[in-house]
Amino acid sequence: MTTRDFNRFETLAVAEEEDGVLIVTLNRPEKRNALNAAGVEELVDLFSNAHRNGARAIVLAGAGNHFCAGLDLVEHHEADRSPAEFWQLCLRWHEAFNKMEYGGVPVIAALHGAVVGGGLELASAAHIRVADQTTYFALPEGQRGIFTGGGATIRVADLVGKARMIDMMLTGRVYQGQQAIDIGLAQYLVEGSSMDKAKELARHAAANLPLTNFAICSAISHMQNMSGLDAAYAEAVVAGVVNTQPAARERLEAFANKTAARIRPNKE
Ligand code: 1HE
Repeated sequence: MTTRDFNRFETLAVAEEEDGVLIVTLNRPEKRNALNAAGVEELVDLFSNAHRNGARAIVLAGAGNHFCAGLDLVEHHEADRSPAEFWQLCLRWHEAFNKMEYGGVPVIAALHGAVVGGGLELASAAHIRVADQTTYFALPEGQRGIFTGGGATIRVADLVGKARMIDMMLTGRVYQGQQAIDIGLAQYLVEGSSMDKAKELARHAAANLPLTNFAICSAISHMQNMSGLDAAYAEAVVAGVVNTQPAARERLEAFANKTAARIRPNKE
């Protein structure tokens, strides 16, 4: 589906800001935004169509007091799925999260409250994660008698390393605050609202050229899957296309004629 009619979603609330930034909110706060099968399909739909629908950046958030409680455990329990059914379901989670990570549109996760299990798998597919003082991260799968199925073994292990991920799963360890930042679970920790900060970052990203953002938000992830030799070759090809795009000429001209802003250190 390519329509921009966002009313088709039942588990997501989608609002479009003037600058092409979409605010996508997981919208089952009464279930702590646990991901049911229908919700995963809506994420596939949204992220499959975001680039072609002209989204310049996406802020992903959760309604209520928590970002996302992970897999809908009650649906899973009641559905009494067969191994083959859960295999297929996990592939839909991967489809949704791969579309996020490789889809070419910057996704900034505005995190608060619980970011746990599949909720952390979802957050880890975003390009930028912003935590606030309420945000906490965990992988409770071990305690629930299950295993990750939405890409944590790839993305969470990438963020925090294999040993920390195994510890989180074996012991139920919870990370929050500066410690979560220090181990790589999020890039920003704010005193105020993670939504405000995520919107600010999304507006910055949306000001870049779309083709440049497309490369940043797809090529880097693809290159991580390649050998160093192939990644370098692919980088050259991507740079060949991006660095010669007609729309970049204006920005290069502005640098050359000294009207473009210079890069300076942050003010204290
Ligand atoms: C849910 C879920 C859920 C809440 N599936 N319904 N994830 C977890 O192991 C986390 C499970 N959830 C929790 O630990 C807590 O609910 C929270 C810390 C997230 C929030 O606590 P709280 O006190 O605000 O809410 P609550 O009272 O526990 O739950 C409120 C309602 O949300 C309640 O429903 P109600 O109908 O009785 O009101 C809960 O049942 C419902 N709810 N979390 C279904 N997860 C691809 S594999 C991925 C594997 C995983 O993600 S495993 C990790 C699962």
